[in-house]
This record gives sequence, structure tokens and C-alpha cells, in this order.
Amino acid sequence: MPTMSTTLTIAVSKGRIYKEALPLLAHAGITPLDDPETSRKLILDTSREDVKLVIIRTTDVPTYVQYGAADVGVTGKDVLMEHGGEGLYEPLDLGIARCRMMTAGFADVPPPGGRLRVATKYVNCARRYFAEQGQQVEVIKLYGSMELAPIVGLADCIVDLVDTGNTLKANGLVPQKHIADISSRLIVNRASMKMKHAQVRELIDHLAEAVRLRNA
Ligand code: PRT
Ligand code: MG
Repeated sequence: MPTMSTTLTIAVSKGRIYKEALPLLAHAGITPLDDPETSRKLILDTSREDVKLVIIRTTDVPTYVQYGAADVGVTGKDVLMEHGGEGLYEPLDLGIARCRMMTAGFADVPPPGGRLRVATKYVNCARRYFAEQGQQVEVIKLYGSMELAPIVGLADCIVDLVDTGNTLKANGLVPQKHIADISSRLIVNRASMKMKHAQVRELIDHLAEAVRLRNA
């Protein structure tokens, strides 16, 4: 326990990351006093007087941590790749909410003569990936249901996350190129790393130990 009772704020989204992060946080002695799936509270007290959780959209987690509105956060590598990760430390791979970022489209459909049209919510990742491949593409920003885009002729392919592949299959699409392996990461605000060093260090160490034990 730190001698100074400065509050440490952890930003996390509800849903799959939250569910998988809970046992790791528990190993650090942090148990939320409310369930974000049922409570309307956005700031949750925890079993530790000096630790609070803020419940936000996963794409907002890097922003909260970057500006110091939260000291640390848990978010997907996909979100960090798209955000850019400026001003953030990424000290730990939590190994949760794993999936792959991939391109996907129809099997056996030849690429178009002109520029490939790519629909995705990961526009920065898609631009970077196709630029590295030396391929000219037009990237179309969507906020969800990417699988629909090739079906209705909005795009030739998509960039999305794939886990079991069931979502693609259900929509007649196949995974094509592997862009990145995705898992959730612990991120830390740069100032908090210095100003709240003992608390942050303790959290990182406990979470790292929880990850090691889980993988053992
Ligand atoms: O749902 P909401 O709109 O609130 O936000 P969100 O979709 O960003 O949150 P959430 O909780 O669904 O996902 C948050 C994070 O979980 C992502 O940023 C990833 O880091 C991680 N993750 C891991 C996934 C998946 N696996 C995943 N399979 N996020 C999304 N999916 C989706 C994918 O986009 C596709 O629609 O699941 C579908 C594919 O799954 P399969 O099993 O059918 O292949
Ligand atoms: Mg979702």
C-alpha cells in the first residue's frame, strides 16, 4: 500500500475487455464495487480506496490517458495502432481480448482494374498497411458493420478484426491478409508514470504477475 493516498484512475471500456481484465485487476487487489454492465455510474469505486475505474468507450481510452484524465488504461492494440499512441507508455501486454486485424473480401473475386476500395473503421491502419504493400487504395471510413460493404458494392474489401471467423463466414466473406495480432495493453500517462511512480509500478508488477500466472 502506498503511504500517500493519491487516487489512481484506470480507464477501461465495458464488454469483452472489461470481463477479461477483471481477474487480472483482482490479482492487484482491485475489485469494482459496481457492475458497469448494470450500473449507470461512469466512475466506479473499487475495493481499494486509492483506485477508481472510469468506464468509457474503448476508442476513447488512449485520449483519456494521453491527457491525464486517467492515469492508466486498458485498451486493444487495434485502438492504439489507430490512435498512434503519442504521449503514452505501453508497458504491458495483458494478452486478453485476442484477435487478428485482417483484410477480408469475397473468395475468387479478381481485384478491380482501378484503385482498390477498402471499407474500415481503422482508416489509419488500412492506409499504412496498403502503403507498405505499395498498393494504391481508396479508404472509406465506416463506424460498424464493415462486412456489409463488399456485399452492397460499397468496397472491394474490408479491414476488420477477426476472432473465430464466424462473422465473415456468415456474410459470405473470407479472411485474406493478416495485418496484426491484437491483444489488450496496459497504457500509462507519461506524467503519472513519474508523479505516481510507486502506485503505477505496483499496478504494473501485480498485473504482470497475474499475466505470468495465467500463462503458466
Ligand atoms: O461494441 P462497441 O461498439 O461498444 O465497441 P467495440 O466494438 O469497440 O467494443 P468491444 O468490446 O466489442 O471490443 C473492444 C475490443 O475487443 C477491440 O478493440 C479489440 O481490441 C477486442 N476484440 C477482440 C474484438 C474482437 N476480439 C472481435 N472479434 N473486437 C471486436 N470483434 C468483432 C469484430 O469487429 C467482428 O465484428 O467481432 C467480430 C468478429 O468476431 P468473429 O469471432 O466472428 O471472427
Ligand atoms: Mg463491439
